Amino acid sequence: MKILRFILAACASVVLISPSLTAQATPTAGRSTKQSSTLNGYQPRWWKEAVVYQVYPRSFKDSNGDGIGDLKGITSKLDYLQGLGVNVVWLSPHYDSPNADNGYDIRDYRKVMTEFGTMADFDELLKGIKQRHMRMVLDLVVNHTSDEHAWFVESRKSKDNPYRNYYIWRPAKNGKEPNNWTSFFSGSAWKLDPATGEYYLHLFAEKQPDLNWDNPKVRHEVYDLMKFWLDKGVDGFRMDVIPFVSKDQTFPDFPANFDGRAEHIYASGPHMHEYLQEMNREVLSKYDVMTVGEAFGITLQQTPFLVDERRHELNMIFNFDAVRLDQQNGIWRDWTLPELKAIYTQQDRSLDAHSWNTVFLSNHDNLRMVSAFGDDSAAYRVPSAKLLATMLFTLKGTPFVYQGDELGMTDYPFKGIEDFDDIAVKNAWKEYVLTQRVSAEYFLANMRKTGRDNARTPMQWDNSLNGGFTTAAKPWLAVNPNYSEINARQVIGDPNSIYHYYQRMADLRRKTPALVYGDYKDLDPANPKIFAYTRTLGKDAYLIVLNFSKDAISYSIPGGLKAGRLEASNLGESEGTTTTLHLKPWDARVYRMAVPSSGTDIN
Ligand code: TEU
Ligand code: CA
Repeated sequence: MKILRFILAACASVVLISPSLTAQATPTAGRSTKQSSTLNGYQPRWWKEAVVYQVYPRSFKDSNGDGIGDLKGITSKLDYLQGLGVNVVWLSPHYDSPNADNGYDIRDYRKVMTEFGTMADFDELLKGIKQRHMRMVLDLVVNHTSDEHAWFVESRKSKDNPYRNYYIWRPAKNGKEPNNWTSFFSGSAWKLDPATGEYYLHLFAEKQPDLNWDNPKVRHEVYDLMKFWLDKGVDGFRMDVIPFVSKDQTFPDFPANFDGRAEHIYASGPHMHEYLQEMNREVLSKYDVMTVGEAFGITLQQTPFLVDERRHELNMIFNFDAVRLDQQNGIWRDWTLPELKAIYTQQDRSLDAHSWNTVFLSNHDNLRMVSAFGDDSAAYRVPSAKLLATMLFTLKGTPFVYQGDELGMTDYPFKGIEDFDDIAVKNAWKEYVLTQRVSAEYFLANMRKTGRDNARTPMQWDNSLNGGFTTAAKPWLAVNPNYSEINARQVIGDPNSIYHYYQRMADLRRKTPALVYGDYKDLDPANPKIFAYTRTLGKDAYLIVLNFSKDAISYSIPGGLKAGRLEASNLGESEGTTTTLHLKPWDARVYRMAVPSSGTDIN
C-alpha cells in the first residue's frame, strides 16, 4: 500500500522528476542503512524525535538597549529554552545584512549582523546551546543575496565581469521586462539596472537579487559557506525558499490559465532535485545534521521527492497548506476544521516510512498561532493555545514552536500603515492603496489578518516597560500592548500556564515513541468541531480528542473505541475508560487507550 502511494505520488508530480532521478530512488548501501533497527519501519533519528524552537533574533531579547534583539540576548535566555524542553534552536538569519527584509537579504555569509553582535557572541551562543545538550540550526538563505553582497556589487558592473553569471541577467524584451513574473513583494520580478541596461531577476525585494544556481561556481560558493558554519559545530539548516533555486532559463510567461500562485511556477524549475542531491553529496552527507526546506510552492503530493531518504535530498520540509489555510492569494479567508484535518491526512498518505515531515502552525511570516487557529479572546486564549500545543506535539512530524507561542502571544492591534515595518506590507500599500486606489480600510483590515508583523513583535518577558524586551524607549517594532498580562514571568510562575503545558507535552512526546513513530488515523474527518485521531505503535495506542469550538459537546468516540488513561489534558478533565466524552469548550485530551480485544485492528 505504502509503495502504491509512493508511485501514485510520483505520477502526480511527474513535472518534478528528471529521468535520471527515478533510478536513484533506491537505497544506497551504507548511507540510509546506518541504523538497522527500525521503529514502525522508520529509521530512528534525533531530528525526528526533537522539538524545534524558532528564534527570530531581532525580536527575542535586546541585551544592549538599542531596541533590537541580539545574540547576547538569546544567550541570556538559554536556560528559559532548556526549561521549556526544546531540543533544537533554529535561528532566523543572523548574518551581515542591510535589513531590507530583516536579514533575509544577506551581504556577507561569514559575518554576523552588526546589530546582533560579533562572531565571538555567536560562538558563545553556540557553546551555551551545546552545554545544555541542545542543538542549533541556522537559516540558509541562498536563493538570493542582498544587492550589497560583494558578488552582486561586481556582477552589476559590466556584462563581462567575472561575477556577471552569479545572478540572472536578461536584456529587455520588446522594450519591457523579460517576462511577466511578479515579485512576492509587489511589482515585476525584474529590475532594470542602468549600468548595463539589462534586467536582473528578484523574486523578492529589489534588494534581493536571485542567485544563478545553474552556475556551478555559485553552487560551490554555497557549499563552502555551509561547511564554514557546519565546521563551527552547527547542526543543520532551515533552507529559505529552497525549491526556487532552479530557474527555467527560457523564462516563459505565466501560463494563460494562471491562478496567481506564482510559487507553484517558481518551485518547478528543472534542476532542483539535481542540485539538492549535489548539495547532499558534497556537504550534508559528511555531517550528522538535520535539514528542513522551506518549500513554498511544493504540494503535499510532491513532498516525497524532496524528503524520501533514498533520494538523499532533505530530511523534511515546510509545506504551506496548513499555515496558509486562512489565506487565498494573500487575502484572508475563513477556514474550516475538516479542511485542516484533510491536510494532515494528505500529509500522512503522501509519505511512507522512508520520509519525514514537519508540523507547524506559525513562524515569522505568519500569524500568531492562537489568533489564527485558536481563539484569542480573554475567555479562550489559554485553553485554545494549549489545545493547539496538544495537536502540534501529537501529530506525525517534527513539531516546530515559534517564539512566544508558548506564552500564548496574540496578533497585534495594528491601526495604520505606520504601525507596520514589513517590506511586503509597505510595498503592497504602495501598489494597491497609493497606485491602484484600493481602499486603505480594506487593505488594513486584510493586513491585520494576514500581515507578517503580527508574529514579529518582540517577545514579552515580563510586565515592565516594553515587556522587558529592551530598555530602549522605543523597540524596533512595538511590543503588543497586552504584555502586562501575557509575558514569560507570568507563565513561569503559574503552574497551569501555557508554558508549563508546552513543557509537559514536550516531555510526553519525548518519552512516547508512539507519538513520534506511530501510525496516524483521523477518526472523524468530517466533524466540523472535533478533531479526534489515534497514534499507534504496536500495542501502544493513543487517542487524541480536540474540541476546536467554544461549544460544550457530548462526543461518542467513533469506532466503538474507549478512552483510557489520561496522559494530558488542558482543562484537567479525565473521565477514564469511557466511550462518550463530555467535552468543554476548547477541551483537549490525550489518552493511552485501553488495549483493544485481540484481533481488533484499531488502526
Ligand atoms: O519566505 C518565503 C515566502 O515566500 C513567504 O513566506 C513570504 O513571507 C510571503 O509570501 C510574503 O508575502 C521566506 C522567509 O521566511 C521570509 O521571511 C523572507 O521574506 C522570504 O523567504 C525571502 O527570503
Ligand atoms: Ca541590541
